[in-house]
Amino acid sequence: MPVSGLGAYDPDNVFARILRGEIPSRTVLDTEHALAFHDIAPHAPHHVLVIPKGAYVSWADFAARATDAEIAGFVRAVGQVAQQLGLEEAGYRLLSNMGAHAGQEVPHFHVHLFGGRPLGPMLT
Ligand code: D5M
Repeated sequence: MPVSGLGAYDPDNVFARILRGEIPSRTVLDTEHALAFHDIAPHAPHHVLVIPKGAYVSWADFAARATDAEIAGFVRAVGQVAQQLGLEEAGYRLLSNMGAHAGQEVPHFHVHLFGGRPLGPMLT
């Protein structure tokens, strides 16, 4: 039972369809446990989404149910994306919307990676 309050995993959500190759995406990184691709509506010069390959609704669901190997693979993939985009020195921002109050639109766990310009203060 997912713990995010978003309900059961919908296998037809847009990111599941990207993982199955049914919808095109601009891939940045493809590993055993994660896929990274450019956000369709970027908010920064670099705006990449990193998703696990498993069926997890949200951060909470991923944290509760993913294996240690999946979690490690996912976290390392996020770091690899930042390195690949040359963002490590200047810095970048990671964000994950979790559930209704955060405005999570796509019910497949994802982390946004923003970079390429000074990002300003964190907004709540
Ligand atoms: O963010 C969901 C994000 O997913 C939002 O920034 C747009 C992006 N999105 C939606 N559809 C696509 C496709 N097809 N390709 C790439 N990016 C996409 P959330 O945190 O759920 O509000």
